[in-house]
Amino acid sequence: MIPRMPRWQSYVATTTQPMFTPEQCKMIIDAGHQCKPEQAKVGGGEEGKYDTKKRVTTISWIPFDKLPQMYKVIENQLSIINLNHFYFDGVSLTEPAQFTEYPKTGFYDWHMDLNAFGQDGQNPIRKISMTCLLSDPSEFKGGDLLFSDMGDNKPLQLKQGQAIFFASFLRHKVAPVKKGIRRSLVMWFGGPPFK
Ligand SMILES: O=C(O)CCC(=O)C(=O)O
Repeated sequence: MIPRMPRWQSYVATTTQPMFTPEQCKMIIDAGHQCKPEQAKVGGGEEGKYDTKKRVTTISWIPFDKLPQMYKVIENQLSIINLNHFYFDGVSLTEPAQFTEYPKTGFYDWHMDLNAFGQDGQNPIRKISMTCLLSDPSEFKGGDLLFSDMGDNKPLQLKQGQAIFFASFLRHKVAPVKKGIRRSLVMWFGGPPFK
């Protein structure tokens, strides 16, 4: 195969349509609730610490064999988006999905997703991150996902079930939720280090 660059390379791309229907979002939320939610830490692996100045949210991990169909949909989107936008080398599903729940006042301050390394503590490194909004936007206020490199810092308006994929080295944050609960599904796709 002759390698080709995408016509428009970018480091942030949203799915044109929601990846999941409201019913599928509910199924993912139910699965997330069944997988031992815990208070999220800051920093990956063994060095993770609780820091309520930086992050207030609960998370749980959805194993690959719990929702295989969900993972197939995500894998398919990842390969389309990687081909058309990022064109990173060898990215694949290296870590299970994080189900995330932000209560009122919950947030996650500025960070990059590079600090955690693959399961074996070495490779692969995180290259592409994904957030899929599981809540209907009418269910919460605040909780905007923001990127520091986007000049005007305008919040991205995702629909329920819609996902945004972005380069894991981009600084981003989730602003405090002012009302209701914001639920998201977060994944990181790893591969060999950038060359
Ligand atoms: O909940 C989100 O939309 C993003 C969360 C996030 O940035 C993370 O968990 O690293």
